[in-house]
Amino acid sequence: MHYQNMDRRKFVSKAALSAMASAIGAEIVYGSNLLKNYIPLALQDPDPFEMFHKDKQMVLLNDKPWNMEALAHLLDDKVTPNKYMFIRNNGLIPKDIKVNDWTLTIDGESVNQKKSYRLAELKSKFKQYTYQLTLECGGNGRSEFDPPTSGNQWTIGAVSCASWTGIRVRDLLEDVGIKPDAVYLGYHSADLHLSGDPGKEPISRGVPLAKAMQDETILAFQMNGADIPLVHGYPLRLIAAGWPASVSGKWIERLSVRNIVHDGEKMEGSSYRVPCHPVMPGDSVDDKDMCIIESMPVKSLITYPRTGAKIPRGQTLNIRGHAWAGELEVTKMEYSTDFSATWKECRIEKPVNRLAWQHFSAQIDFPKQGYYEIWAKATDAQGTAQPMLVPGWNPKGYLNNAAQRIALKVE
Ligand SMILES: Nc1nc2c(c(=O)[nH]1)N[C@H]1C(S)=C(S)[C@@H](COP(=O)(O)O)O[C@H]1N2
Ligand SMILES: [Mo]
Repeated sequence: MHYQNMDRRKFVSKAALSAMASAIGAEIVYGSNLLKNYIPLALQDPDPFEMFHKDKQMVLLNDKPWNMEALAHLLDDKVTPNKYMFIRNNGLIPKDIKVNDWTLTIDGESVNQKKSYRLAELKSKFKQYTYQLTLECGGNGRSEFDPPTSGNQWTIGAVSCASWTGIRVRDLLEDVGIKPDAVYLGYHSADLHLSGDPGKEPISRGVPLAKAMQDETILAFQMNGADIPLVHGYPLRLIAAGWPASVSGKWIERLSVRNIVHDGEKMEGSSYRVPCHPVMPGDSVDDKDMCIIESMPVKSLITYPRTGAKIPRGQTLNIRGHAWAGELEVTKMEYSTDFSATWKECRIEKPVNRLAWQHFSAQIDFPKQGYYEIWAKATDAQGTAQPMLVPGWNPKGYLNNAAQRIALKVE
């Protein structure tokens, strides 16, 4: 101990103490003992795993805003439970949601007239549908791009497929009445910009009208049979699956029917856009050469066993996982145990509904003990397969659908 330093230790100032006391709502009785940089527990961020009801094995990527991803083996369930669902926030989660006062307003150049609905009215007036819907962040896999690109360094865990219940956007727009010049649906949400400036939106994206009018594009109020968890968009969320999940706006307050491509926050520049034509890794790309990401590419995930598994010699290994392909179906699923020299087919199930991920499985016998890798690749209905290597570098690191590989030992 450096006792001399003790004298130079700084204690908390009276002003800071009274600010902290008013934030806590009580006098900090022995507060004069506090060192200068000490933050009372009551003012520290709560444990995000507890706050969001997430499993402790989930990986926290950022706390301002909150971002968390799953590991492959956590995504083993056919329907993703909340505890394993990734979190992607661009801003601050709305506080003090008054669900009884929540209204949804439909406006924009291309509505016949602006119209508002109470949440209860939406639930009673329109037919409800339940679908399992795959949501994958456009930046899932970003951590593998070289040169690195900025943003959350997602590995493979920014994907989920939960069961969502709500009303069709199409039914709602028919009730509102839209003009023939409508081309796009933009969303506006209740979350706050990180700066705290109420005049700025953290994100305001949307989809072309044709996507909005699909059967599975819904305004959801339930996830997995219960109220949507706050962090995933309670009390009302747009779900337009198969596209980057950024189009599936959380905490929806307003939908704008536009006669132009929606020009909200994160619709332009390099946000959720990729070069229209391939570029050299590291190139800077002109705004005019960037195109909005639409359907997500074909991809798959081995969820059992987890990488690093040890398999007893002579035992048949049953692998399983999920595959998805944006707007398309996955028609073929294959695995290789010999570094892609040969491929064998997996069993692949049909999706329970359009835009739900599909489950695959295979039985593998290993010839002898030793080290193996299992590589898995899906092929979509148009014959496009996952690449073995990280595909098309782009300035923000979107759309990495390279085949996943797991390592194991037979011993
Ligand atoms: N209002 C709002 N909606 C949003 C976001 C956001 O920050 N605010 N993030 C988007 C992005 S980029 C993704 S990937 C998904 C993540 O959904 P999740 O957190 O429920 O997994 O929500 C999308 N919807
Ligand atoms: Mo995202």
